[in-house]
Amino acid sequence: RDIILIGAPVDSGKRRRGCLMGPDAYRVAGLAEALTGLGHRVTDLGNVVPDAVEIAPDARLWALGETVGWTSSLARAGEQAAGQGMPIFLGGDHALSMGTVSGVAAHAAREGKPLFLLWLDAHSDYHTLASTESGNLHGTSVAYLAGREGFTMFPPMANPIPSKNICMIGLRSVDPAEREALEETDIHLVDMRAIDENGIRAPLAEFLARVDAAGGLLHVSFDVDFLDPSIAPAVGTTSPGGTTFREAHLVMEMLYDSGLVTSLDLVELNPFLDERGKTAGLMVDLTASLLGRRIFDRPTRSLA
Ligand code: DIR
Ligand code: MN
Ligand code: MN
Ligand code: MN
Repeated sequence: RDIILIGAPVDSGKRRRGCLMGPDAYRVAGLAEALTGLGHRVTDLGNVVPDAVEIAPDARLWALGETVGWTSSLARAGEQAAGQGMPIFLGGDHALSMGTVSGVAAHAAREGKPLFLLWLDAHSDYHTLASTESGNLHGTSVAYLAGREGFTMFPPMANPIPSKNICMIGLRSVDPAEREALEETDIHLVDMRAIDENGIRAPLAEFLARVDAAGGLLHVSFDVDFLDPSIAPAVGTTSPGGTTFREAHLVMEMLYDSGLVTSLDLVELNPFLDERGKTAGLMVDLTASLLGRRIFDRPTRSLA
């Protein structure tokens, strides 16, 4: 496949800094080389910069103007790249998805295909600007993309994603206002308890079957905190009880097997908190699995 790497060093979606180093951490950890090694053609377009916008600061909302600027520049970059290949957006915190996914949604609309969104995250990121308690806009991305009201300073979400086309897997930190709003929607919610009781395979398979039946495009937004912090410590908002390596790996191989993924965000990596590149390396390995690396491709002593 033609894979387009786009750096999105967004660090405005929350107070703790460091995600701006994410794109370079993925480069250093060998993402392009891993994907090239699988037979893909990989182009790295370098990093996007935010548009300059004139928006009055809001005491409740952290770095509002900067995040709006990122949303418009990444939407352009996303729409353009989606027309040329499979974009992988190297984050950057999760506020970047407001831009990348709205750009991909514009592309899907132009192609006349429905867009589906798989949100792999401990958090639901379903706050509106009115309901956010933290003021951290990385917690509002899905609400914006689903077309919830009140994002008045943002570029209008021209192609909102229908809630039945959204699936969240890995949930274990959902604020009361988010929960109340989510219960009114058709968003498919898979929390850690559901994964513990029934496994991660069935709900993902069901969602992928719906994407396939609809002839849809599929955007995957992969938050590092989907993973358990014991294997992925380099994230500002760690939440215990996350997915294991095996669960995440299965998700990636199922996504590859489906042949449905048309774009991907890698978000919330904070290399400043990493242990000698452990988390960046894991994210590269999982991305390689999403793009065709098989577990048996790796040299294993037991088979030697
Ligand atoms: C948290 C979001 N619910 C908030 N935290 C996130 O600040 O509104 N962390 N998204 O990754
Ligand atoms: Mn998130
Ligand atoms: Mn999260
Ligand atoms: Mn693999």
